[in-house]
Amino acid sequence: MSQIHSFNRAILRKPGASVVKGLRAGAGGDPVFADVASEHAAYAAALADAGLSLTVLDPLEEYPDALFVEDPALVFPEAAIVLRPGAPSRAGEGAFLRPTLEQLFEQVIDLPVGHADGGDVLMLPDKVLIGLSARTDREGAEALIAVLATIGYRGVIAETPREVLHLKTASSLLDEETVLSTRALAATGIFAGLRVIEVPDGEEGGANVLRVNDRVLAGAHYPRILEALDAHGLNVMPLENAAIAMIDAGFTCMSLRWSAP
Ligand code: CIR
Repeated sequence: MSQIHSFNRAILRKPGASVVKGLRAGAGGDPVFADVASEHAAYAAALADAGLSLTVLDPLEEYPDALFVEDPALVFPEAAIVLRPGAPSRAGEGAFLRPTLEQLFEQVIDLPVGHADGGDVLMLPDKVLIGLSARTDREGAEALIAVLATIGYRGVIAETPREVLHLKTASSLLDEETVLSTRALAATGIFAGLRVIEVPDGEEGGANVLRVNDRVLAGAHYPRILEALDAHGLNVMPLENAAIAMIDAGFTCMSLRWSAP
């Protein structure tokens, strides 16, 4: 099994009723709370079924986007990093994750300056790619590179097309050699040396999938992506995500995953 995707622990946060006011780039309507809650519950069940032991935190009503725990923090077996999310309404989320991270990790490090969202951080076998976006600025990315170096990881800044929310909105690592990427992101050359499976035209919204242990969680409404993942030999678990997609969410952003010793 791919080591980079071997996980046995995850942190999630249940959505609160305020999630219907979550941030979104477009002018779409609000999702229905019950639909977000049931998609989130199915996602949690899928992670548990993949063999992960879950820490599920209570909703934070004052932070509509707080269920997207991957944006205010990064986790590695060695340490957790509390980030500084770039959206002002999300800036306080890290402080609410910190006590849990302190219980579960030997070391918790704060990003000192700038802004960086975990959604812009893509773990590759030989480096950690940090995409610049409306949420992650160069100051934050450079500070993150310095923090990563203290725990033995090499961070590299990637210039990404500006129309996507996060680097991982448009790409996902599938195994040690392969990424799924939108055509526009792949064209930047940031995945040189890796095999790239390009997202079929019209299915760009499904580029964020989550490889976890022996399977990959992917949006149920992207038949050609599902087909491509299957053709690549992956064990594909389609999940409903129409409601969370209304607030620009994918599968990687709803959990922090790591391999605890
Ligand atoms: C936001 O705009 O921050 C949330 N509505 C969605 C965050 C999704 N996170 C991610 O892709 N890493």
